[in-house]
This record gives sequence, C-alpha cells and structure tokens, in this order.
Amino acid sequence: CPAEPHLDDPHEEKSGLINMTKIAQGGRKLRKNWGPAWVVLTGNSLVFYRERPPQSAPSQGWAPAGSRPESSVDLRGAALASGRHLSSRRNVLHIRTVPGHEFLLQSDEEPELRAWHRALRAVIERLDRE
Ligand code: I3S
Repeated sequence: CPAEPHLDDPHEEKSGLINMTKIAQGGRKLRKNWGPAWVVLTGNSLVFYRERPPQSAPSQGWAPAGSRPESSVDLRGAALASGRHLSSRRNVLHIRTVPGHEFLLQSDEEPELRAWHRALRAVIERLDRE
C-alpha cells in the first residue's frame, strides 16, 4: 500500500549475531539472561532468533523458510538509549517498545554496536515520521 509503505515492511535492514538480554516484558522487570542471538532488523520490527538460520534454507525474502523467531517486537514509537546505566558490560544499547518490552544489545566491538544504534535509530525515526 503506497500510502503506508512501512506498516508491514519485512525487508531486512541489518542482521547479525549480538549479545542480548530481555530485561522487561510488558513493563514487568525480568531477570537478565545474556546470550548470543541472531537479530534481524526489518523496516518496522526487531526479530530475535536463537541462532543464525541456515544459509542453505530456501529464503522467503529476509525470513529463511523453516526458521522460527524466538520473539519479535514492533519498533513503532520505541525508545533507544545507551544502556550503560543498566549493565556493567561495555557498548550496551537499551531498547524499550511501546508495550513495555525492554532489551539490551551488547557487543565487545564498539563499531558493531554503533552500527546497530544507527540502523535502529533510522528505522525508529522513519516510523515516527509516518
Ligand atoms: O543488572 P544486574 O542484575 O546486576 O545484572 C547482572 C545479573 O543479572 C547477573 O545474574 P544473576 O544476578 O542472576 O546471577 C548476570 O550474570 C550479570 O551478567 C548481570 O549484569 P551485567 O552487568 O552483565 O548486565
């Protein structure tokens, strides 16, 4: 639909393996559980997989057939901030979605975290303008 081009926009903006923990679900604080996740940023959401989907899997656009995401959040209206006050780890990014789901993303590689920050900010700002 040309009037609302990003309402359901599954094209991949960025993907990669990054350390992640969920810290809140619907506004309720959760115990941290850091671990690597394969994260896919699309035109309107952030999708988490337990591991990288097999490269050989026949692709349906960005979503490899047969792989099921562990979770997925809508980024419309989400807030993005440094997570340095929320963790002792370095290079931490804090994401809070409108329904109150909160995540930390972390990489030991600063440029990697900066790239995620930029890509997420671009998607969230674009959704804000729509
Ligand atoms: O923010 P917290 O609660 O100090 O986070 C640390 C704890 O979750 C700790 O687990 P337990 O309290 O369940 O043992 C984790 O092992 C740490 O990694 C958490 O802190 P960092 O600073 O790594 O985000």
